[in-house]
Amino acid sequence: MRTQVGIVGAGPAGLFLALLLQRAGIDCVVLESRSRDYVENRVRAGVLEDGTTKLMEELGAADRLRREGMPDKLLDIRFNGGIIHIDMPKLTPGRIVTVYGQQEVVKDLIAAGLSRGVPILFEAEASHLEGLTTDRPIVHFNHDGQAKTLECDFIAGCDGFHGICRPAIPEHLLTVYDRIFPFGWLGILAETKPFPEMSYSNHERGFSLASRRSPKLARLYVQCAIDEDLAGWSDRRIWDELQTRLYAKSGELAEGPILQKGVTPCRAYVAAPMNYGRLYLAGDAVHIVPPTGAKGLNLAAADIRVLSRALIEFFRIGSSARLDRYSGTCLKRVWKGVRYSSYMTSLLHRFEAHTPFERQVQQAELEYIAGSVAARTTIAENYVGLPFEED
Ligand code: RFL
Ligand code: PHB
Repeated sequence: MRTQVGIVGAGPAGLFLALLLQRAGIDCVVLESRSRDYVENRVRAGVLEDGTTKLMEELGAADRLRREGMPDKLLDIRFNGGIIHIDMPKLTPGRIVTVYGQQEVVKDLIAAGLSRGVPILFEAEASHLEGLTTDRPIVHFNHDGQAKTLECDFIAGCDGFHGICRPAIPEHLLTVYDRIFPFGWLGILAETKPFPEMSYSNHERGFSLASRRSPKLARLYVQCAIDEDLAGWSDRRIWDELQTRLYAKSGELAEGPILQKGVTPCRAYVAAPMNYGRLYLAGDAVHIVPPTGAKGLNLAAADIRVLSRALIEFFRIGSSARLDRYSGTCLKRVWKGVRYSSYMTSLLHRFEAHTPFERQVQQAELEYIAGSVAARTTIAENYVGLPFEED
């Protein structure tokens, strides 16, 4: 097989790229190791910055998002001094986020891609890459029980944190920045009326978060051990911890059947540069952030905005100037996302290693935010998404 851009991975990064290239008349093929059903049902992120929502609109893939997405104006932080209300449109001004499950974004992008004739091959697992420093790089993959090759002009590595593209870059050329936080998140999807506001909480027993997926589906998280064994978490224990850590008043947090449970690590990781020869990495394949800032999917979409423009310019006028700037342009935004996500993580979690001094400072920071418009503005402007810098 031969194409202009071989895209490894049909997560948000790979799918956004495929649709942007297809719209510009550039051929691409998407290889995805999992089945369509699997990727469409993988529960993950839920908060879209307005830049990500606009990208869905621009691609003509936002009909369902417009109907079912939940515009969110308020974000609450609960702590033992009360509740901090962050009014996003008032502070930013005028901007909001939209709560819409990542798996819904993925479903909408797959449907749009297939209806426009974009080849998306499911259960097609890339095994290794070849010729990255030539102008005909090759993706080797397995599909239908056969070993196959995809010859490309460029390869986009959109295959997530555990993919094969980042490791294809010689190790000595990559600088890796890595911070593993000493805890994880136990996330559940529950069939019950969600909390009315997105509510993050700092409690002495640990962090928790109340989000939602629809008016009848709640998405909730509690801080847990990094290697937590789900077997130790009965439904009763999960609800009890949530009630306590969210400081829920009687009847405030409605309980219901738990449909899914999973543990997510809290880790910040950046590899630089984001390209090598004709391989360009995007999204989780090259950077991850702890989920507390709700930035991962949005950073993936921001990378693709820059990459698609650079590839389109290359194919239209033969200039690689934007491709050369790709990594530097993206990393500026990525590091701001890492900074914000690390800040929110440190502000809201319980750290076993904290001394009484550090606990007092964390508490004082929350009291300060509660009393300062400037501090709440900082949180709000990062949450809705920082402006895009011209590249
Ligand atoms: P993905 O979504 O991991 O997609 C990569 C795809 O590549 C496939 N793949 C391969 N395909 C072919 N050959 C191979 N060898 C392959 N190896 C892998 C995989 O099957 C997969 O389909 O990466 P992408 O596209 O970069 O998207 C990134 C986002 O998924 C991620 O950053 C977010 O989910 C992070 N995140 C959040 N981000 C937000 O912006 N807002 C949020 O509210 C938010 N909450 C979260 C989150 C992530 C979470 N988890 C579970 C990690 C909440 C959670 C709990
Ligand atoms: C979610 O709805 O899954 C969600 C919301 C906010 C976060 C992380 C995840 O910071």
